[in-house]
Amino acid sequence: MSIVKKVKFENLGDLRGDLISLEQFKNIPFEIKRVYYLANTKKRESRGFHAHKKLKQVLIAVSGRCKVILDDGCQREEVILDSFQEGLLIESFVWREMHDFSENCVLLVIASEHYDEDDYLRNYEEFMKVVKNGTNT
Ligand code: T46
Repeated sequence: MSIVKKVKFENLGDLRGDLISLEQFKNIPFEIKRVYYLANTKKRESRGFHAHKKLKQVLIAVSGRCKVILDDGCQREEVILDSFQEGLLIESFVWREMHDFSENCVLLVIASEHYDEDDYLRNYEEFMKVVKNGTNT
């Protein structure tokens, strides 16, 4: 089964322009505790390289595009985010890397938890140990 989970957003726009509404438990499948965004990213500067123990997130390229690599310890998949009308749902215990940001990329992130550095697994070997030993369940 694919680990790439995309969420389509209805466009409520009209002749004046586009409008996308994000609501917890409606088109965002968790309680929203934090919203942040990445901007002025550099094409050659990759980001991420971590997993979260508890946090779930939805990533939306509201402008531009970037490549996301997801890895759950069993499979590794690549997905391009290039539409403000869809989000990428990343569950907990999924390693993520973001690469190849376009010049105008703005990546909006809707998160299920407040910021907590203790929730991060920033070392790939440690991440693999945790998922292989099943200590994430
Ligand atoms: C993720 C991807 C998509 C905070 O203080 N508060 C925050 O809410 C965030 C997100 C970060 N920070 C601090 C932690 C670091 O000292 O900002 C610094 C840069 O964060 P980081 O290197 O984790 O940034 P990215 O772009 O590699 O990852 C971020 C999120 O941290 C992460 O959860 O999934 O965006």
